[in-house]
Amino acid sequence: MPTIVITGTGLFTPAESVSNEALVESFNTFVQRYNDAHASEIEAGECEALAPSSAEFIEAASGIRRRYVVDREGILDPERMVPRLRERSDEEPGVLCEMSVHAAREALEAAGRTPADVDCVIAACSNLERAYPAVAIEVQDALGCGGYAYDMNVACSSATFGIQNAANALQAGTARCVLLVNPEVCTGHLDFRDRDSHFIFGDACTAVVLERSDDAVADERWEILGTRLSTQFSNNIRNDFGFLNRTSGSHAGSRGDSGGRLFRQQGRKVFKEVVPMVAALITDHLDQLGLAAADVSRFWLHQANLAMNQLIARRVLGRDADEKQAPVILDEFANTSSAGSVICFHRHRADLGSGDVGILCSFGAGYSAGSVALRKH
Ligand code: CO8
Repeated sequence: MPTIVITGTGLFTPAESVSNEALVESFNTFVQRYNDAHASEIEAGECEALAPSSAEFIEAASGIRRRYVVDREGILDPERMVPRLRERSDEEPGVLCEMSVHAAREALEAAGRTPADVDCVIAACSNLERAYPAVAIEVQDALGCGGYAYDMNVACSSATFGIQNAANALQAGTARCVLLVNPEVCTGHLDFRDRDSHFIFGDACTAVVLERSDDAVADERWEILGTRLSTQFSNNIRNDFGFLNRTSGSHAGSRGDSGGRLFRQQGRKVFKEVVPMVAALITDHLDQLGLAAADVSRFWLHQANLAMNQLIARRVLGRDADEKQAPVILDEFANTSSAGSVICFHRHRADLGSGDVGILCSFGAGYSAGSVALRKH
């Protein structure tokens, strides 16, 4: 079997960012206006007053301090609370394509490759901007890659599932150089009027180049020792936005243009159910590879919640992990869905040496979880 390696990664970060404080100020203005407008119904017990949010709660409950966003002004406008992106013509690249191209160019440069070397593009992310044509095919065209391209969605686990698909294609010989992109405009699917979740997500895009080791030209190579994926159906994280919404009629227009079909979750249940699932996945994966937890120099974990990551690392290691062993980018980026663990890998690997092993791990809606064991050449 040919050895498959990651030879480059890239990251696109939107220019604008929003702090917890700014987000909470906008949210609390919305709450005040809502409560003022409904004062008599609230007084009569016909409707419930909305509760304010708090920047202290957000940081303590999640570890998030700020997030990069594609549009700050639209999100923070208490009369709108939705990012404002201009409508694009069919002839212009879509927003996901544009982000992907930026991240892809950085990843290709790191890999010592040009777009012409790529013969498979996979766009793996939580929220595709349209049903078709595939964003990946648009990226393939915008960059000038050959071969074939397709989209896939396994929510926050899209990147690790995409890495497995890429490795499979390279091993089977159906591709020689795969470009994986993870464009995430999470703020487009977030209900900024929902106190429980308005702070959770940010926007970003990552890219990963994968090749057979005997084809690779880059000096820095991360061998894929193995991948392990797991899914278990749950309604605790859902987004029902889709083309069938218009068929029921009942939801259309009830909560804005989306018909209320946005991200929603039972955060506590997710926390309790996903932590053991992911810890078991990583432990089983290490067993399968004949590795001990102590052999792992770094855990590039999905970035959804700081306490969740600390707990997963503690279960796997049998002790607390320090920030070096399980780095955090959540404070700066918030949850960027599939991009999160790849941002972590992109930012926190330069200090590792030849032979060092790390685990890239994602988890999220589905439930879905993926573990990719990597060793530096
Ligand atoms: N400000 C102040 N107080 C608040 C706020 C707020 N904003 N929100 C809740 N509270 C209060 C509650 O009212 C409650 O008060 P009380 O105790 O008096 O009832 C108290 O704080 C505690 O509330 P919770 O139990 O809800 O708070 P938690 O400690 O559980 O923290 C979290 C909430 C941070 C959401 C936490 O549960 C968590 O992170 N869970 C894990 C979630 C997770 O990992 N989800 C994965 C989602 S990503 C994914 O896979 C889908 C991809 C989607 C793509 C992007 C689309 C947008």
